[in-house]
Amino acid sequence: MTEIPEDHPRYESLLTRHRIEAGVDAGITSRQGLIAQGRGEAFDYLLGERTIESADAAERAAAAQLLLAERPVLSVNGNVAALCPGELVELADVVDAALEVNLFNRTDERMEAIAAHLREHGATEVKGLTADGRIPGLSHERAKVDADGIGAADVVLVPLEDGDRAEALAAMGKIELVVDLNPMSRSAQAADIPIIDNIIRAVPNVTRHARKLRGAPREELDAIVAEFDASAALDDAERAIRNGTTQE
Ligand code: PTJ
Repeated sequence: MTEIPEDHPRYESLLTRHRIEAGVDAGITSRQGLIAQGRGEAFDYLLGERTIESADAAERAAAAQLLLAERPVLSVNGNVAALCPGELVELADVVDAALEVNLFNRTDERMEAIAAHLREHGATEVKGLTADGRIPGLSHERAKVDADGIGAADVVLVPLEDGDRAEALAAMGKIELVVDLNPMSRSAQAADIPIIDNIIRAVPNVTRHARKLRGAPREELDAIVAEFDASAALDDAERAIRNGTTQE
């Protein structure tokens, strides 16, 4: 892999791209994941590769919602595992959530490789391998979940999701927190809390908010969630993208 000089103007973006490439080489990320990364990069470029204010508000609301949850689960796919494994493990610790591997292009080898990768980054338990539960209304591999994981969860963080599963999880009555750089995607539209931000910025920022909010009374957390307006956040992100990098 080519060494990227730290003073390169697009250092972060190139580093992210290399992480995905390394994920493919390690059998963690699917080849389709490269295409998904390209789509994400295009939206991120137009957002100015920064966390816009409405995304920060979504990240704070997501932190509050995770702290309020009885059985929160963070869903992990091949892109997310390659991009921010340690950060996900840290968030799971702070909000006391389970980590569950759930793949669109599911193979036993990739499931095992991702679970091992998360363990190498500090995870003590990784769900998803039992696959004794199903999401109703989905015919593909993403329907397979652990009955005591996503199956029983009340709140699920689903980063870089495909629209079908996001809609099916919403139909099951789960509270969905979606991270997706495309505010027009079906997943973002189906989310209770859509986070229109790059996963590499979003996860550490949700953790930062959760650390600050931990110990706050339930009423305060409830109020943060209630005040968050999903459709206004989606509109704001779309406006920022349409205006490109000139938007402040
Ligand atoms: O690992 P698997 O087998 O479960 O497959 C995962 C992928 C991502 C390949 C699969 O879910 C897929 O094909 O996803 P899509 O339909 O391409 O959707 C990915 C969405 O995530 C798109 O809307 C992208 O804009 C967005 N996205 C890509 N990279 C990032 C992102 N959003 C946030 N942060 C990113 N780094």
